[in-house]
Amino acid sequence: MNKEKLLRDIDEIVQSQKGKDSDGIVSLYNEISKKCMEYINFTGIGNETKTAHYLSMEFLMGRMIDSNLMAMGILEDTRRILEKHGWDRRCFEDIDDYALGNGGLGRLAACFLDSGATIGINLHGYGIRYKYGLFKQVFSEDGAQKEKEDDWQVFGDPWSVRREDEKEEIVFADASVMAVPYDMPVIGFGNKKINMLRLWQSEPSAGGTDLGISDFLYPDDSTDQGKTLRLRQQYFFAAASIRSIMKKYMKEHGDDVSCFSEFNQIQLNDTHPVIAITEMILVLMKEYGKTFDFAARTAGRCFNYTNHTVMPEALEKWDTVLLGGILPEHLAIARKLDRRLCRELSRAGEKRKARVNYRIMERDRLHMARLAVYVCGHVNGVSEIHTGILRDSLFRDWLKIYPGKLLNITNGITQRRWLDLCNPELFGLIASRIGEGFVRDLSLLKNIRPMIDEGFIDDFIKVKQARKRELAEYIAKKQGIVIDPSTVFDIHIKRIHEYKRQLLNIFSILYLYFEMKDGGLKDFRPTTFIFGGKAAAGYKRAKAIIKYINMAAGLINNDPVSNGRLRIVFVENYNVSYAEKLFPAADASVQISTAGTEASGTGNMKFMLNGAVTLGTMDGANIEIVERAGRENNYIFGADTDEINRIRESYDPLPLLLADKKLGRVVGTLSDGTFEDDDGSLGELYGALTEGASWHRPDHYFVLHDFRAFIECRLRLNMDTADERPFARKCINNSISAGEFSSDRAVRQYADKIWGITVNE
Ligand code: 26V
Repeated sequence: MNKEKLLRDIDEIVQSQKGKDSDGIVSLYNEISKKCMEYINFTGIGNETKTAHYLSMEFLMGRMIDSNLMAMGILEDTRRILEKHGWDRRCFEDIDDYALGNGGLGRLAACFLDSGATIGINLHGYGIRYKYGLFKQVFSEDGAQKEKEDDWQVFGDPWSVRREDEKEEIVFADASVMAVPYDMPVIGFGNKKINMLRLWQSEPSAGGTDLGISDFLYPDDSTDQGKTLRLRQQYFFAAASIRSIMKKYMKEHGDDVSCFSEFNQIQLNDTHPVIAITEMILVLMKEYGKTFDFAARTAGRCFNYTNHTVMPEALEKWDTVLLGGILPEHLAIARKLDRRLCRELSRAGEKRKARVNYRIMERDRLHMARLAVYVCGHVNGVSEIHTGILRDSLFRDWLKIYPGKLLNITNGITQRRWLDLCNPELFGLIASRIGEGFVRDLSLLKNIRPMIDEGFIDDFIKVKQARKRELAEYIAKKQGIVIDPSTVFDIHIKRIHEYKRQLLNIFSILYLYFEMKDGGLKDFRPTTFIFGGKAAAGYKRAKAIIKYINMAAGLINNDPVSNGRLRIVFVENYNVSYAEKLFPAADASVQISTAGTEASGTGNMKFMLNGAVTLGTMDGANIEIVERAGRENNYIFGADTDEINRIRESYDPLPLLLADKKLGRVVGTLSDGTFEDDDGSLGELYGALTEGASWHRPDHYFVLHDFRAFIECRLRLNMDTADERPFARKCINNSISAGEFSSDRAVRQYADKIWGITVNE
């Protein structure tokens, strides 16, 4: 089938679709997608050349139809066909996202797959085909988050192929299930390269029971039952993936496994799939009769581990009772690795006492990150500062004995989705000066620098205005909230977490509000503050923060004093598709995590590419963003990691609260009855800031410490927006300096520095 034929077929499909209601759209979506699948002829993949396998519990793919049509080079044609037959060219906006992930880690995996196919290497993803993806967020009357299940399959799944003949049996000590692969093509942009995303679905094995392993993304793991289910999920997809990768190798190369790592590299996305290591060792020993040492060495040559967080509560450790109950052989292998490690440490001269910092078996728990660092050939962090923290603290001891293991690969984003698809006008404006080459090579962006003239600035301002109008219309349609596109759009979108400091943001807005009530801030430029993000269903404080922001919005939006000058919107159900509307519409990108806590961030890069200034701290990739785009074009404030480390031990926010009356007034709204607090959740937040809790000191994330610096910086930004063209220049400078933040660059570095795969283009 050629492209012309495909387009004729699509034309026919659209023409014959009679019903133009939402059922009609869903059926069009399925028919067109299936036709594309025929065209792609997606029969599966082999292992003739070196291949990287990306194991991840999460793939946050978003909506696939537009990006696939774009990669195939028929997006515009298809939209024209739709219009010709009386459909809206954007009618597929009614189709749900593939939301099989939580946030940055899952979206990064999706960007990497896109880049792998586009730069033309064999890079395949392996994960879980959750029946229900990330919950849908709705706000109740009082502004609290409620979760609704995400039944994404009601729209159909036309991009997946179920491969019955490649299913695997997964055996636990107490039960067994079948893992059935659903393969999705990953289509390279304009190069005919097709890779694969393989998602495993659990089904009862003959005569067995259904454990519901692939039912939900991240089940609540606060109970033992939840923890067991999560461990089962990890083992389920890790083991199925390892087995299928090994089988493909054998089919191509026979059962001499000594060359396995020359053809296969496995990237572990955080510690979630680390159990794949012990699985491979066991398979090699039990099914190929290899010795433990041979098996461990083989694993060492093909596994690599990426760390995505330094938050202690996210570092996985499995209780040996729980682990031994369902995977006793894995526990035994982990113990063997631990003993082998201890022998190596003693040979390297490490004293017995120092060895506790390395132990894979930490008394009664298996420490997954240590297992990964010990076995893997390479370990990487995801931004310069994050890798530095791994080197200097988290993995410091390890690097004494394995100095070469750690490297940095700063995250990136795919410009296909995050510019071309979501902001075609800005893409076109840039392309009008330097051509379209940057769609495959973002580093070409820098060539535009000498061509930024007054005309370009005019056009940039127009494009930004248009994006803001579109977002305003969308929010009005979705939530019935009216916002004014002529105001400054200041956007804070990401998962809700204490360390990301949405509280700092809302405190500062309340401060502005009180100033206005007191008759101040006469020159303040009207601003719309936009929040978006989900809180984990069991994360009480994050949910309290959402409710608080929504209540503050109610107060401020309805007060004539601030009306027209301050407006707050918390967009409901922030997801990939919503993000595609928000990033292009921003003037300011809010990235205000406590220094040293955000591993990288990738939303910061999406804002940058779309021409927003960063209002942020020296944390994660913000540092590299500002380094490239110029500090003078961004708004950086607050304590850096050195300062945080210096003050941490002696930090006490109480004197600050007492000395700074205005700060006291703002923070006081959590407990003084300004807002109703029937469940006590706001009071709990107040306590966390002022008294701490059993597990942390007061104001653990230095919100109060950075408050004044943030206000000052935010006001400076606000002032600067008064000079429209100089401010636009700053925005443009950010956009055109984003060349290095492409996931194409990141994946090339993985290929080159970790996988040993040559990229020939
Ligand atoms: C760990 C666990 C463990 C137990 C159950 C639930 C759960 C959920 C998440 C995690 C770790 C998540 C780590 C993560 O998402 N890191 C983010 O990775 C992004 C891509 O590298 C990076 O840009 C963000 O800064 C970082 O927070």
